[in-house]
Amino acid sequence: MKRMQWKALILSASVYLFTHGVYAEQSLLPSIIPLPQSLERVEGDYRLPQSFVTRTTGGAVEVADLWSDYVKELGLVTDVQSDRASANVEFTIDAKLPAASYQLSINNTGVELMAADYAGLVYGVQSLRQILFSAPRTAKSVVLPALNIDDAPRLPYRGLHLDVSRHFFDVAFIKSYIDLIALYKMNVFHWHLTDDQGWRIEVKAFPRLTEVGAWRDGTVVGHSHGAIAASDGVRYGGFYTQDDIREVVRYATERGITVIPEIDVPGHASAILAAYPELGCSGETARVQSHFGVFEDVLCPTPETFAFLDKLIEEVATLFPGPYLHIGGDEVSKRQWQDSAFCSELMQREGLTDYGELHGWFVNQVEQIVNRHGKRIIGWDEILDGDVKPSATVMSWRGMSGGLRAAELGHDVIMTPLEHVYFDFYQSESLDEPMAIHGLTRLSDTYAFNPVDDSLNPEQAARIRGGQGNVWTEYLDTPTAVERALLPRLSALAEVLWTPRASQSYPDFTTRLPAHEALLTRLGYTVADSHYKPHVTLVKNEGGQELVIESLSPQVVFTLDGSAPTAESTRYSGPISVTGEVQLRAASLLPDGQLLGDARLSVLQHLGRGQSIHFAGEFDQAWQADAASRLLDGRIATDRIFRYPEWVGFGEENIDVTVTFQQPQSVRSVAIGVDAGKHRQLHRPTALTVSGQGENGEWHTLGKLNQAQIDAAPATLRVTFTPQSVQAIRIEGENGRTFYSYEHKREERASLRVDEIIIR
Ligand code: TNX
Repeated sequence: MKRMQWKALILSASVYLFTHGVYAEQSLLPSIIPLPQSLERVEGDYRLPQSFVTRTTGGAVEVADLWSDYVKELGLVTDVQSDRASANVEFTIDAKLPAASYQLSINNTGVELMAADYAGLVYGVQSLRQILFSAPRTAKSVVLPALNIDDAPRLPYRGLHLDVSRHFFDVAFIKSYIDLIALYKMNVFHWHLTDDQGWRIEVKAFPRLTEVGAWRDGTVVGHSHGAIAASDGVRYGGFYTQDDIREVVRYATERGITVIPEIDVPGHASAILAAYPELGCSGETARVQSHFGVFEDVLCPTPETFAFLDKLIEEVATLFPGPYLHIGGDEVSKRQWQDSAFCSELMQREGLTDYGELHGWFVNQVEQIVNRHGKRIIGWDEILDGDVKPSATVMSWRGMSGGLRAAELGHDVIMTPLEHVYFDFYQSESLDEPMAIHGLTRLSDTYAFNPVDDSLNPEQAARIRGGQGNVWTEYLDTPTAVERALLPRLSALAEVLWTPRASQSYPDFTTRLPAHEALLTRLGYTVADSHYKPHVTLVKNEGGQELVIESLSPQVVFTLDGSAPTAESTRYSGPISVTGEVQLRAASLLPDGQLLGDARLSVLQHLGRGQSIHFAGEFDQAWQADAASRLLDGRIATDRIFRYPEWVGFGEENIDVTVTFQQPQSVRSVAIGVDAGKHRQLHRPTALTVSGQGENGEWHTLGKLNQAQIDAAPATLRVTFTPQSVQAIRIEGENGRTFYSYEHKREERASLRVDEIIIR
């Protein structure tokens, strides 16, 4: 049989299409994600009857139910037998193959899947399922392309996390979530079961954890850190019974997936402390939180707390057969420990010099408990602040650095860096994106994730067990919202974790994506279209600046005057050089004539651009350094989604900024942007004064806005006055606003953030 490498095959596509008419409308290769280690298309095809026989040998029968269900989902039927001489499809386990690997071959006599073990069998079934989905059908059969696949995972740990505390999802949804993990040949479901906003696992020894801890008296409407952050006042909650948990574990196991439960301690503990306040240091009763953030409630490192955790962990450990228990350890506020006489004595006794070490000591106590109950711990990278033992596995979320340090210290590491795999972040800057927590993680950013950093030596590299995507659900309150956040970024993650690095290619991935998105839609999932929207960047070129638009959609239309683009607007064909003032708006023009996306980028020409800027008072020097590029770069943040780098934050300070011109300028208005961009309202100043320094060096007031005028203004506060020549402009904004901080349980001064000082 003549074999061809698939790349060569694409080149000879026209010849192939001529001889294989049935594939004329199809792409030549099945769109498998993650891309197999080796995939060879060979000549020919196999006509699989729509009702067919599968023969299993060598223990492969265990996958029979799963396989039959998958086949049914695609409108086909299979009869699985272990004693038939001939069959259309044959599954075999061959223990001589490398662990978790499989080989799949399709030729004109049938389909054969050979796997090393159960996991390999499940992975092979997933590939076959994807091939079946995209294969063309005749009246009675499915026409499968002849091919040979030889496949095995790049990394042993390929995880996906779900936070069920901030929002609760029922068992049916958890199963459909596990189905996605399986589809992508991933093997860990990290179940974040406890947090400040709700405790979600039944513990027989401590019934109040669910009676009290699983329920909150409301949920914040809009963004928790927005200017208006009121609770809806609607009781919210839920939890999994131990039967639910066992059912989920069974379902996952059947799909080759290990479930890792997370019990987050000693912080993110409001729900535990609402149920059992005696475990805290403060003597106060906590509340199950309605808002999101980092709260001060923390478990006290007392013998009572560890006795409690011992019983709790004993019970939890029996429900989960996997080797790990995740103990959290992230975002621990030390305030209540600092106020506690018990903690000072403990620290003295144990020779701990700071609260990071106390945190480490706490983690070590919990690790001993977990080990006693037959499991190993995983903790978020904050656990490295103390002296934790190398037996703890570290999950690195605040970028890659914690994980790299952990690998050097001899820990096992799982990489979950937020810039690549936080699926709660925005997927696009387009204004029509649904609300997300903040950030920006585009599909291409996920694809660029490399858990095994080049800087590691081979021994350290071997400590990187793999990677994981995290789905925090503060702002994902329905199954549809979760799916949309997850898909298709999960497809990119799966490929990065499975496919050898040398075979990874984003352009190739994006050609396989549409067929794959069709499969996800067919399976009933909601998939984001964010990557088909335009993405606009402003870049420097030789003469000045240009606007660059990227999109996976082949056609993009735009305007430069701030008007909404239509199908008739200018087609984008290459970088747009920026000369004067532009207010770019762009949308993708889809094949059906619909417009998708609302991408904007404004470049304003004003007198402040390129001038020097000075901040009075204690303003953070680090911010000062690049503040000019934020406040006087001509780009405004108000027509974008909320993202940190666009803004200058003044914290609790007043605004006091001076812009000095190279030469005196005639000025007639000063405006500052005070809204955060879409989806996040910021507190505004309570008074604004603009003054000018005349050519004689004297300062005088040019205009003022009072609180009522500020509150009534749109996203930009503008002060206008009779034109006059000045050498400098000073802007003073008073921060007189306070709000109730649920995180710190007190009234606090609001934090001010502004973008672009527009001087005309
Ligand atoms: C930080 S990631 C957290 C979570 C939040 C998440 C939001 C981690 C270990 N802690 O509590 O939900 O950011 O992105």
